[in-house]
Amino acid sequence: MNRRKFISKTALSSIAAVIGIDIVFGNNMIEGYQPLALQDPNPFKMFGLDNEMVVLNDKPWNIEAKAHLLDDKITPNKSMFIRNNGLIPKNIDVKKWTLTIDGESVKETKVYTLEELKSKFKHYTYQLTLECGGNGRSEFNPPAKGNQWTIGAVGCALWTGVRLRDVLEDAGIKSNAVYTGYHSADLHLSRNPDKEPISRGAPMKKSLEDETLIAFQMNGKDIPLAHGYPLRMVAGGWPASVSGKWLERISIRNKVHDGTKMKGTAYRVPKHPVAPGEKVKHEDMGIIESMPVKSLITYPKTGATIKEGKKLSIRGHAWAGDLEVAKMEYSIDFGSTWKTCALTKPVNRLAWQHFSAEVSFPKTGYYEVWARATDTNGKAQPMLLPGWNPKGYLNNACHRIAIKVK
Ligand SMILES: Nc1nc2c(c(=O)[nH]1)N[C@H]1C(S)=C(S)[C@@H](COP(=O)(O)O)O[C@H]1N2
Ligand SMILES: [Mo]
Repeated sequence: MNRRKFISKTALSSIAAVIGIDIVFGNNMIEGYQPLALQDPNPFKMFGLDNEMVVLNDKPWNIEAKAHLLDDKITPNKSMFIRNNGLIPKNIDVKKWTLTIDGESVKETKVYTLEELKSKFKHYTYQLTLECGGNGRSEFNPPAKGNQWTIGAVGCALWTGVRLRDVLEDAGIKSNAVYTGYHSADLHLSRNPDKEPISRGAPMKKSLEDETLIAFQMNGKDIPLAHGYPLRMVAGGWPASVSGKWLERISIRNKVHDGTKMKGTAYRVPKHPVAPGEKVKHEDMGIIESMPVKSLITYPKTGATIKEGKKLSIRGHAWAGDLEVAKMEYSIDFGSTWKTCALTKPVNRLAWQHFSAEVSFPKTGYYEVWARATDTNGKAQPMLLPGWNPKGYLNNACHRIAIKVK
């Protein structure tokens, strides 16, 4: 008789150990059978995420937050969005991990071990706003290809590391330096080791700012694997694609860095406004630098109901790329009139700010609360969509929540 073999006791108990609970009818599993709990890695467990985070893509992993999950002043790991262009590196050996500084404009190629980086240079901790350049893309029409982020590809965690400037100065920068370019350990989706999923960077001015870090900690602990363990660049206020994860090498370039996703339409927007759907010539596109002014209502959740006559406390965060937010307002009449919110100063440069207000409603019914931030240059968020662009970047339209007064 050709009987199929059942799973061995030892195999069963090791699978149960991974799942973390007894498999009640496990004896009935056929040898080689993979229980679903193992087959389909659960991203929430795998990355330690809040169950309400939204998975946009699993190859590669792209996961965003909902507004109310971002209510904390410092974004916890469980609600920090994940944006990967390639495959997360496996089998990282921190003892062997090194950071190389090279390029046309370095005086001498230098290699640092993690220990050297940590012991040789002073540590700094800053709260830094990281927002994907494509956050808000889902609203553009005609639609743009790419992850259909709604509002949740932003966070402001606490990052600890050494200043990129201190490391570059230690290596020696030539006077013809123009740009930095990062190289990382993640694998291209094709698994071709000669291709990089992404290799971006920043002009020297941004690279040499006080707050531009080579970070090894997020929120006081080792950076989680999904966010770039053991080392990443963090350049707050700029598209988060500048902040290279799993950092292995930084080149000091004598020209604008020309790595993957620095060319073509990637992270570029038209220099002048264009009509929706219009084809834009390459020379009319410019690389995105500082992100535009934006805000998010993180409390209450959209759809909340309050009693007639009660005031509604709202709160959230606002940020403005390299600038600060100067003014924060809300509207309950679809943007006809605006009232001022209380607004805090940032804890440090490039950290988001917090706003709050007590909102009164004239009578029962349906309302929308809209929030609008204005930066120190006097630029405010657009009420609806900003200028259309081919790749759907920089949607900083006012965030809004629905409220019923009963
Ligand atoms: N090595 C590497 N660095 C990377 C990426 C990547 O795919 N690989 N994605 C970039 C993009 S597009 C964004 S928006 C941020 C996301 O950072 P997070 O996943 O820690 O939130 O990382 C940036 N750094
Ligand atoms: Mo991004």
